[in-house]
Amino acid sequence: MNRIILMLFAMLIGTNGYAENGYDLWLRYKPVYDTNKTNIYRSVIKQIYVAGESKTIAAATMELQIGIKGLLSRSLKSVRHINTDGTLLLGTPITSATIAKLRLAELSRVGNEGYLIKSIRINGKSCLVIAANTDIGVLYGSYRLLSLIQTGQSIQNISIVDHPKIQLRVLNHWDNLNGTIERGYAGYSLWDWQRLPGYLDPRYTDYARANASIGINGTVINNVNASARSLTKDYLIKAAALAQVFRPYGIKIYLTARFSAPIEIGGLKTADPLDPEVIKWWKRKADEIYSYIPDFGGFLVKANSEGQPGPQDYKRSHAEGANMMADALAPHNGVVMWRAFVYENIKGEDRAKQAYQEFKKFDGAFKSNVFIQPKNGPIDFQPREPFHPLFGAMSKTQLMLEFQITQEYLGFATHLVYLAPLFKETLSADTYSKGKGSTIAKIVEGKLEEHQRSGIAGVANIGSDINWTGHPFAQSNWYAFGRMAWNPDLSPAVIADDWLKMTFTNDSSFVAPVKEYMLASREHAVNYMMPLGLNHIMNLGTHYGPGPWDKITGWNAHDYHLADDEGIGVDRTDKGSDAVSQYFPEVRAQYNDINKIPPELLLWFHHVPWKYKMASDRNLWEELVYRYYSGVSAVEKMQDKWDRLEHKIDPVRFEQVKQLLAEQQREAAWWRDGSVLYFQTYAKMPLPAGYKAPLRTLEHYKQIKMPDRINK
Ligand code: BDP
Repeated sequence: MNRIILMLFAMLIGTNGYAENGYDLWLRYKPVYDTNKTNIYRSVIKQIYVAGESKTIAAATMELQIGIKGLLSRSLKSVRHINTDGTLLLGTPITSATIAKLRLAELSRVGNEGYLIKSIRINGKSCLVIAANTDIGVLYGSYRLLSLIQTGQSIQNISIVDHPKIQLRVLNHWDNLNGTIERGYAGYSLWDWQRLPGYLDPRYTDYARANASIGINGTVINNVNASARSLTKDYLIKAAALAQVFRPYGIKIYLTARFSAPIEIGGLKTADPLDPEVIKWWKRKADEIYSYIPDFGGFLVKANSEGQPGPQDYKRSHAEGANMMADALAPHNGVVMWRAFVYENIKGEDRAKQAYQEFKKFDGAFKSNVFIQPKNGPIDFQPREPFHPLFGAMSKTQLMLEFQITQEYLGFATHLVYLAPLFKETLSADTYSKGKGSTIAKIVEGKLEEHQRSGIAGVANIGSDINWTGHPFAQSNWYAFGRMAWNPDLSPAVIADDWLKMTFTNDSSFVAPVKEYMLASREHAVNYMMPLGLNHIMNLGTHYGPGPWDKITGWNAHDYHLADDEGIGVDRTDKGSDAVSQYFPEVRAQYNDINKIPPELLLWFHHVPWKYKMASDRNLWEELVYRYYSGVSAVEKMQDKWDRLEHKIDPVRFEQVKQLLAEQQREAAWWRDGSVLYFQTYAKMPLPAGYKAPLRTLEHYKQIKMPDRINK
């Protein structure tokens, strides 16, 4: 009873005097609580002088007005000249004669999307200038300025020059036209196809604001398992309406293109990419799309993968398929993002090797507006994978890296798992393709090979839930993706720090312990799900909960761990499937050698005896048990920690996270107990001393079918 009353009360007012449901994400703009700081901020920003008429400039102005009103409890007076100290001046040298006169040398370094925030005296008055070469740069700079205040940083005497390191920073929504989302765990699709184009849900604008605030500049609005109907006139008009909402925020729309669309909606008999009618059809389709969406970004294509149609259906290659589409888009400056997620086409081959085998041979064969888009690892968004061997191996090809923000294999929207460390692990991995320092970040930035274009994609975790992502902390993964797409060098700690302050509070007694947990949370999840390089041992039907025992036909969990009486793990060394040969010598030598491989990837590359002595001095079986148990106990520690943080944030979100942590603990224990009992049937050793035996039998864990609700 008490709890219900508390919740109701909290929903009405919250501890800080307002209700918090997570809708505002990191753009809450709650008052700065430090009066000294408030006074300083107020002295630096008293009024705003905006030069420029565009919708983007209007969006920047609106955001600053809302932000300053919230943060400093002050309405920004709009002025047309600088008459006092404390003027915030916004614009580009083209829109503002005052900014042009400043001759800001830094602008030569910031490109089309970068900006400069600088304290400057103009006509003897101290001003804060947000300048850029384009209006979108001004918008990005405005969000940056607001974030400085949100996180309590100084804005006096500042000079910040920033620009994105990757050109295309794109969300991939796996949204279906019927409103469901493939692997979406936060409700249904945001896109209300039925009421588009007439009704523009205000949420579309808030979606665009959130994305622009972290620099995301593209969105693929439909599923990679595509419906050709998305390319029909009716749906293009709806997509055009979304594009119109997103445009002021610098966000381009992209669509997935079903390879067989010429047959399904074009009435042709074939989709052969070399057929003249097919070529014509795609050209006309591209022209039509651009007639509705003049700044359309291009196509994302999943071809000859998991049953999707593709050029191989006509004995044509990936290059022939991708280039045909690229030719159709080229006159309009559109791109093709051609996915490299393939694995069923070479029978009997190690799945981890297949994308490389299918794609490497086409290096150099793709048109200049084609990206090849591999996932971060060679199998499938697992809790931990080695980096995808195509990175470094296709130096003549623009590679777009694909991350999964939605937590398909990391606890859906139930588990608190902060993904920035996973993103960082991939981005900082060294391929050695051009010697030491050939990191994936440099390849994706296009710097290593000096490519014209660069791009990065993240499979979105956004849905219709009031807080957008289901779990309040899943917002941090959307946020982190954007920040790292803008600057892959940023550290997960800095990003978590900013996100926590903007999303919850600047109170360091909250931020410090929660940040520490966030940073370790991915490792904890790896430990209670798939430690030591194990992968793909989840329930095969739902992708939720443990299923190392699954042995149905096709690729099954057993193929991925190959446990037997002797040991566990897949031999991908030169004595096994030789997947190691797809890496450059320095990496290969490390992965191939059981004494050099990091324990985190051990069972990915090696079949290891149960009694193998690990560096920790435990044998493999003991190490496996240790990792499973430590993963669960870390969640339990977080529960305790969280309980002690009550009253530091609003009660609604506090309670949500508390409940979700309890679920996470239960499910982590389910993973641990099911997996340990199952692997024990092979290891045939007792649990090491000091570990509490699972409460139930293996049979019990095998029977659990979870969850009922899966949006597919
Ligand atoms: C797998 C998902 C599946 C996707 C596929 C993909 O389970 O739903 O369609 O990835 O990336 O992980 O195409």
